[in-house]
Amino acid sequence: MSLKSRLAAGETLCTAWSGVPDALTVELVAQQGFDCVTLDMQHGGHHEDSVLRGLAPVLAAGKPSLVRIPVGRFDMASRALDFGAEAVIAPMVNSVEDARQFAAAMKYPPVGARSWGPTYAFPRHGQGSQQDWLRKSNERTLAFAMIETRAALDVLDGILATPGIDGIFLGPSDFSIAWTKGGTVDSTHEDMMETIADVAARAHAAGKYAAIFVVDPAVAGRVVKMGYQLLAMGSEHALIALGASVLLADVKKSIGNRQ
Ligand code: 3PY
Ligand code: MG
Repeated sequence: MSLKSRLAAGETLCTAWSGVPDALTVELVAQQGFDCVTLDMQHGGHHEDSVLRGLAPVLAAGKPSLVRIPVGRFDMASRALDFGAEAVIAPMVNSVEDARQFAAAMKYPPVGARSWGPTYAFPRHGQGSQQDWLRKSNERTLAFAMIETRAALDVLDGILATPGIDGIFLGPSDFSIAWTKGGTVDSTHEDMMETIADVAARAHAAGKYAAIFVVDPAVAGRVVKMGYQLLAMGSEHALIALGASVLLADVKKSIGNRQ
């Protein structure tokens, strides 16, 4: 099932977050229990070649893939879709003009200005005719605009009203920095939580999806209750650190109990 159809059915989905630019690592991540996998080109190490190669093991695992592009690289949004990604997350969408440019790269006419050329995506998803592919692409692919600054919050309704923008993705770390005017980075900063809830409510009111990055797993239930449906988590760095600490703690506990 596509990411779009699962979200439309009201499911809550967890996406892994890959930053190690190697298809073998992406393959390992895709084999875990996540619903989908995001390749991160903004702060992660992914680049055009690793996205092109890294989407293959995600597709092989039968999971939807997302790509977060670097700031302002809307050309890469089209390429990520051409490589077979189902959704693109654009960071720092701080104006309606940013949202328009992002939507233009994501959607074929008449909604946007995406250029034709699904050289990899079509065979990778490979069913039906090219006419069908054209007809269904705008519906099937999802454009998530990241809301992570006060400027974005000020124009949120305009971003949500932009044709071709399917949802927002709240970046809680950058949002906390913006909220506190550089005072702290704290993805669960209590003072901003009401506003984060309001962003999801406004997205829903506009008929758009709400996604968020979850740093602290303990906050997941709270953000789902707010209306966030797509939760991103667990870079390889976080997964390995967590796995290693659990493994070592268990081993040390066993050694401590050896008598
Ligand atoms: C943020 O929290 O700022 C993010 O961009 C999450 O990926
Ligand atoms: Mg951010």
